Amino acid sequence: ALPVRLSDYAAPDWRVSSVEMEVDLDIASSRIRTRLTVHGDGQRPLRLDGEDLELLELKLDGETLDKDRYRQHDDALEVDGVRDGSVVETLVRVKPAENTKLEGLYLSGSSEAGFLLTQCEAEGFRRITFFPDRPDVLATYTVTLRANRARFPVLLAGGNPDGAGELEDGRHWARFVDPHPKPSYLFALVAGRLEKISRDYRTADGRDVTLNLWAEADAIDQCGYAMDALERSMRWDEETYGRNYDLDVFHVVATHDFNMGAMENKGLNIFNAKYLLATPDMSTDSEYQHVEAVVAHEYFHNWSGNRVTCRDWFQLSLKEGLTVFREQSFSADMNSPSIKRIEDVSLLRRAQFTEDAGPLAHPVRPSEYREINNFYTATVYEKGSELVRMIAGRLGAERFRKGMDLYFDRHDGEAATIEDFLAALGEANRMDLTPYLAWYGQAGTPRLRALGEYDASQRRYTLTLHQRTPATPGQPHKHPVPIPVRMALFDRGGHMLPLHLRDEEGVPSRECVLELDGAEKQFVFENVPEAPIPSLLRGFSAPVVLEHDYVPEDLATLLRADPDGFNRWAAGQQLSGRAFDAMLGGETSSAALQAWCDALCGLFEDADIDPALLAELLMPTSEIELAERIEQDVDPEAVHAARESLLDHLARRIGGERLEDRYDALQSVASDDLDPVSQAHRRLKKTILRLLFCVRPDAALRRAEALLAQTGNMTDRLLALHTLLQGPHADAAAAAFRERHHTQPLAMDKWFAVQAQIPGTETLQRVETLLDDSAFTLRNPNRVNALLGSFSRANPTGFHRADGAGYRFLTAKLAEIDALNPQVAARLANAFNGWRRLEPVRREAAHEALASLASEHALSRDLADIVQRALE
Ligand code: BAL
Ligand code: ZN
Repeated sequence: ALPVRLSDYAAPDWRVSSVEMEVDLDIASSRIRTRLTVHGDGQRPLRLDGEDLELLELKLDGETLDKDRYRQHDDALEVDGVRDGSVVETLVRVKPAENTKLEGLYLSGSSEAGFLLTQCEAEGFRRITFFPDRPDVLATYTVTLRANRARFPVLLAGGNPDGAGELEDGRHWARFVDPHPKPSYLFALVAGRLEKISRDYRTADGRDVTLNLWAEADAIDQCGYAMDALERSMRWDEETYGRNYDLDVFHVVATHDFNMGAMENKGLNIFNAKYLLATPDMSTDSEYQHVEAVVAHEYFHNWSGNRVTCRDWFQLSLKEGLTVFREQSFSADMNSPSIKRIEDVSLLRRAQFTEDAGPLAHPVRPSEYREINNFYTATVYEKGSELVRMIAGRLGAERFRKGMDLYFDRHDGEAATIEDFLAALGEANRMDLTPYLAWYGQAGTPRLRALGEYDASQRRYTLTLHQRTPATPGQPHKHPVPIPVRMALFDRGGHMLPLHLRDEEGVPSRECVLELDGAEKQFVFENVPEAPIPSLLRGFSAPVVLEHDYVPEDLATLLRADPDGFNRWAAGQQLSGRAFDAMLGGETSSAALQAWCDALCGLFEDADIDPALLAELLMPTSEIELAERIEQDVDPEAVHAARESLLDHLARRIGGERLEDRYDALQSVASDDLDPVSQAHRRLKKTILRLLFCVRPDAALRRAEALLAQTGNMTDRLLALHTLLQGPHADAAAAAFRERHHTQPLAMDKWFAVQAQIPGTETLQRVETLLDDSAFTLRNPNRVNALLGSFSRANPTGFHRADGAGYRFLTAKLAEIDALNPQVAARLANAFNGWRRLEPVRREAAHEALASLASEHALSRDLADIVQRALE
């Protein structure tokens, strides 16, 4: 397929003002009649996208068209003679039950019990009806659904209800009108046997709204938490951004069969059940937080995405980066801000920095794509959010809000661009934010090098900041980008020093933001009493890799003493990274390792520290991030072994007895509640059990057995299972969990995932066996991600076997999955992202597996795009 290029963007020849749809729903075959009122100058034929549609009728202004008046291609319909204001009517047939791609109209669950639903973003609407399926064509929608009442008692579409009634032969109908013009990717319908919970909500501007959460009967009692989260999100958006909901009803529907996490369809959000359903017995603490975050994310899209949408798919981050930023701010407000920042930055480093360092690297606003589905990436989402965060930080809260007000007001009902966003934020505050555009167009993670020099005679500290971004595919030369560096200086005792930045007036602060706006810049601090320890990039003020030659003791001081939890963690991560480098080089008792262990050992005894933060501090950087520290010839087994050594040293330094005592103390006050203290205790218990397993494995296993027997919550149960899977009774523990949870799909996903993540070369065999488990299916995205995604992305020593068996296994499965669901296959194939930096034996094996996949199978456009870019 030819790439689509941003530089080729042209406004649509034809616009659509209104869409009227009549949908006759059935599982095997559904018929969709669509009337479009179109507008254009008539210079060119009307071109409507369409895929896998059987065209039954075509009318122009009421007249059935002969074959010589239109042309039907594989992916489009071209109609001649259309005029400004014409009404184009099509009738098509689609086959929902045969739709395994889960794009367009499809069946969730079985033919007998399941329900029908749609997924349109990015280009799924064209699999429902013929339409100019691009986000800059906005129209109002009137949708009438008809179906057998017994089989489809519930009929839903986006918009306000506009009548319902009975038809002949046991059928019924329901109509919905959405007065807000929207792009086709936000269309949705749902039909089937669903239950609901409802709540009345009054918006700040006085609208009475009914909130309905829908799920199948066996899951409807698991929606309560999501309903509370929805209400919190709506209030937060009113208070923080002044944004109110704008329809009389808001529906959210849960399905187990979904390619994405969730979808923000106007007035009818559809959720992967994983991000909507939650009960203590079935969901972990982190899943509860994800439910809260995703409910908020999809709701926030109603303004950042729906009311103001994207001009084209290159602007995807305009809605996604912004909405992730809004969601992260909300979650930080609802929970612990420093823990939230730690989690977000750690995800960014694991998922986005790795993407930026490999063959799939692309800018937050890509300049071309072959398959847009492959750009729902960590770069567009997570790095995109970091860019908004930088700009928000640059403006400050008040000016950011002023800018956002202007953005929403100016572009309401429009399809906008990143330039529009920066212009609104800038113009509202008389500032020029265009330098930030460079961030949007350039792939790769900038390296920020900091060099500090202290002149004792002048009591002067000079900090030189320098930036450089490594080359990425298609972008050999990089430009400097604006980098805000939030920073502070500490004395050796761990106290913050006042900052007398040269040429700055006013009362010295203890924290400031330095703007690096070119390749290099110097900053001079006066009246500095001693050689300071710089704390740089506080709060992760820019998505860059910091390079600074700290002596280990200085990092240890920051880890011990920085009043900001996030920065403590960041210092600890740097220190463990340095200890790792030394360990990998054969240095088993480096100064970095000693400093790290000493500092953590002290913090372990600190009665004042938040247990959730301590849990994070005690864990060294993940294997995936550690591998990124190695330029070339990565050996995942060596990475694993070196990290295990770090844990081992730390555990020994703290001591088995202290670990046991602390674990037992936490367990003695354990509850299954979701309050922050109980959650923090569970988090710390997990870390301690991990450390204890290093020094006293039997003691750890005994505690895991006891925990499994006692606990009533999934966080603990999964911790117990994870631990027991590494002991002699692994199979019995797995079987017991399966027996208990076999009827709960979301618990079974965890059962598959935790087993797929057992480190070591033996796990491949376990994964192969699990493929034959009666609960496994390649047709369900969650199941595939749980087993194959966990194995290939979260189990480096399992997947990267030196004999290449992991690679061959995955590519064989990719070919099978691709035939069913290309999006799921393409996402899974991302596991090969880092193959070029592997050591030669693995590199060759990975290359061979990928090359065979490409040459021996007719791959979908989605998978072919990933494989091709990985091989380029
Ligand atoms: N728009 C796709 C799902 C999401 O990011 O909300
Ligand atoms: Zn989103």
